[in-house]
Amino acid sequence: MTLSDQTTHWQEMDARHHLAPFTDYASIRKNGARVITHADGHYITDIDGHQILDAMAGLWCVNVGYGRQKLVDAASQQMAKLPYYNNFFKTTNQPIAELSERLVALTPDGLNNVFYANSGSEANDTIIRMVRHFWALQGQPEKRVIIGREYGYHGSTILSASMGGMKAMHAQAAQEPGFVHIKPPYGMLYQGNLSEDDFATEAAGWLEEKIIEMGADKVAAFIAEPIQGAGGVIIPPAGYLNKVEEICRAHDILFIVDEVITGFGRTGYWFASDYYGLSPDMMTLAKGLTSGYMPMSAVMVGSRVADSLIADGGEFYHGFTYSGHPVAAAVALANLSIIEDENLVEKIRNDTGPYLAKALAPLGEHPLVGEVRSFGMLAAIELVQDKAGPVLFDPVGDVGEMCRDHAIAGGLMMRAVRDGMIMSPPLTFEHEDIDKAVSIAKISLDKTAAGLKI
Ligand code: PXG
Repeated sequence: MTLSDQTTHWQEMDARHHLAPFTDYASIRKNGARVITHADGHYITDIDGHQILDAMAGLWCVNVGYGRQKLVDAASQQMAKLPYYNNFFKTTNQPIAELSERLVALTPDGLNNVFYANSGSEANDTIIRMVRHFWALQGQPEKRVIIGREYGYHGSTILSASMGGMKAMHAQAAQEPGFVHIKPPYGMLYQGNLSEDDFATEAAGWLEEKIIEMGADKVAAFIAEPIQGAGGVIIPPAGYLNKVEEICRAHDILFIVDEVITGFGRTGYWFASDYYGLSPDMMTLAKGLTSGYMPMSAVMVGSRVADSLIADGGEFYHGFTYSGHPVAAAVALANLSIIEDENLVEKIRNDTGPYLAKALAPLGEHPLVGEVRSFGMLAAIELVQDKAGPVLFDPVGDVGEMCRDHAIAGGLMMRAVRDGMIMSPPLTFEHEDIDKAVSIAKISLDKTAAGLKI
């Protein structure tokens, strides 16, 4: 078989039966998927031998890069020793006990308890159940509404998608009652002429308005990603998150942060909550917990909720077969050791984060670019029809997709969110990786502009 016959063989086999996530099935059946065969360091390789610099760390998760033997060894040793046992019937395992201690030590003070699941979606579903159970235990079962934000992403199960603010998902039978959304602190769209401080106050005010509209006696919690990831790397103005936390406290509403993307060093802090000085009641973790080598998520639960569940909750009728999986826990422990041993958090805070920001800044001058923003190893380059305004493309999304396709053809994996070009590279990215990513991004912008005759 020639190389291209081989590619077609696998593409056709895949397309015949595989319903992939977030995929337009008609289009994939027509064009075939890219078959990724292996990966090493910061590069993924497809079946045709194309090497692509992965500036998305898989899906915001392969934080320590590919090909880490230490993680392979941790998994294989644990599989040989105890590949699985459940934690349901008064049993536990050693890696999970150790991981719990480690996570409590790493996360902000007060988050002293951990519940495990396999995905961010399951962790957020767990939060919804815990939060409602908690308020029922307080004698306030009518406190059930959870406030999220437009463009927020909290997962793909019916409840986590309802809690998130993605309208396209809501439209496909994922809009359960009990979830409402406010506008995000998206400066490019909503700041106008306001100062950063005034914008923070205004955007936090949207939360208070919504609480008053719903009635605080009906609202259980507010959930926010400190920096909205899948929504397009929306970085809040300074002070916004502290203000929303204060508003939650003032109205006796639980404050939940979803650090599935921002956790484990991506921002240059162990958690974005550390940088912003937040004391959430609960925190969602996944992705970077195992650098994606094993599926695993965790809900960090603060004392207020946990004490009540422990003292008054009786049995919590909730859990997954793989909650607290020993192999995932062993991989998570090894992954945390890599982040610590290689000082990746400090590296991003002091070196590669500022370097990425500086490297990207000149792209702001490009005629297609309305705004460039970054924080640690998270970045967005927003493409606009007209810098003045700015005026977005209509329809939104086509130009971003063109630019993304140019990038991939040029050897760079970036993600398009609407017309924002997104990077969320491994935390191990070096200066030369950043230089290469930015240079291919620039070429992709030029090609996109040429295609649009700008
Ligand atoms: N919370 C956040 C903040 C996420 O980014 C989830 C929860 C759900 O995690 P699971 O493991 O259930 O997928 C996520 C996941 C995208 C994209 O389009 C992002 C995610 C998932 C799928 C697509 O960038 N993030």
